[in-house]
Amino acid sequence: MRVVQATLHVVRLPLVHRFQTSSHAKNHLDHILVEIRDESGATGWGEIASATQPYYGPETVGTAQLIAQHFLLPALLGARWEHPRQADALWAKVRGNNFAKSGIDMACWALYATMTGQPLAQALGGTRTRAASGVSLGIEASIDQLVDQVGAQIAAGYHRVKLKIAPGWDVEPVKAVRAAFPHEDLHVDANGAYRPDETSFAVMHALDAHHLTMIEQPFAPRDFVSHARLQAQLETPVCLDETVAELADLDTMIALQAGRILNIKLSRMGGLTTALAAHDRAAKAGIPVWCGGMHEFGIGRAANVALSSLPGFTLPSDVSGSDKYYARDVVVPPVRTTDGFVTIPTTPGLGFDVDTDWIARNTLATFTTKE
Ligand code: OSB
Ligand code: MG
Repeated sequence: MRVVQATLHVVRLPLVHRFQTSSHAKNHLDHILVEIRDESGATGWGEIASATQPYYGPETVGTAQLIAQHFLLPALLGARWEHPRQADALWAKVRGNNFAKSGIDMACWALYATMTGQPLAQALGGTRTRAASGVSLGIEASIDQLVDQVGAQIAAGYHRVKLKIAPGWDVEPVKAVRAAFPHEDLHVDANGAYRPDETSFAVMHALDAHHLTMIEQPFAPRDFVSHARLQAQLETPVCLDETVAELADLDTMIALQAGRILNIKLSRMGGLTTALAAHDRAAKAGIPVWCGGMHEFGIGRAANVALSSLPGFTLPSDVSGSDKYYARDVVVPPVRTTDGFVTIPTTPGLGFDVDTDWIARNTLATFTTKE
């Protein structure tokens, strides 16, 4: 394959439900859709699902666009490669900027799957025909509204419900949800909002009593040591998300026993190529993994679906149906969950058709680079 043209489409979609995390609230999202064209005329689509603000991680939509346009795409354009692993290696000397990398890596995988006539899941080595989905609920206006939301998602068939927590919104809401749903698979995600002090450890011990499936990312991304100290004290598994940005971080997590579960987000790890390697390495270390999300539009969501088909993804993903976030998605049909499962597509390529008209109607800016 040889990519001769690439376009970055900055696209805005409104969210059907305002989403509040420990850091901020959002009503709409701007993601960058990456369209690459091979010399044969075939196309591949990827998605840079970076947030607009540098709160989840250091990147923004603006930084991702600049890094992609000035460093990643110039490395890819005109180069010949047989497998996406080789494409990924073309920009290996660029440090960090994993969200930007992931969108281009994803486009290369989609192009490769299309050109080799296989579903993306098969190209990745996936073995499942369907993947179990969970949902992620933001911080709601009241505990009653949260309990209602959890009930609605369980009624919709989701296999696991994750609650966002933050200091001041933790033990009480969890207690209320657990009382209403004594046997459901529940977990919490703090997005690193707690300081590793005595007060926070007391909160984590209080949460430990509610048989949660995991406590995700209580402390700051680089703080391996506090996660290890907490994990040694808790029955509940600690799950790492933001902390594991590259494979070396996973090795550190394993060596320090800083958590018992890994959330694999291809965006955070720089794409499908690295996500695959993390899956293999975690499996070898006996660490169960699940596929996290970044509120992806349909293209990134399709890649998450394909990734979730790998055998090590034994816990329900955050890959819910498109309708949980978007009234109309950028792919047709949208990603759907039925009884809490997403069916893994069996058609070649991404497995969903990209709705270029809808993309054009929601585009804020485009940037085209040629060989
Ligand atoms: O930590 O998982 C997270 C969204 C934005 C930033 C961080 C996170 C999330 C989610 C999204 O929880 C879950 C989804 O995409 O459905
Ligand atoms: Mg998380």
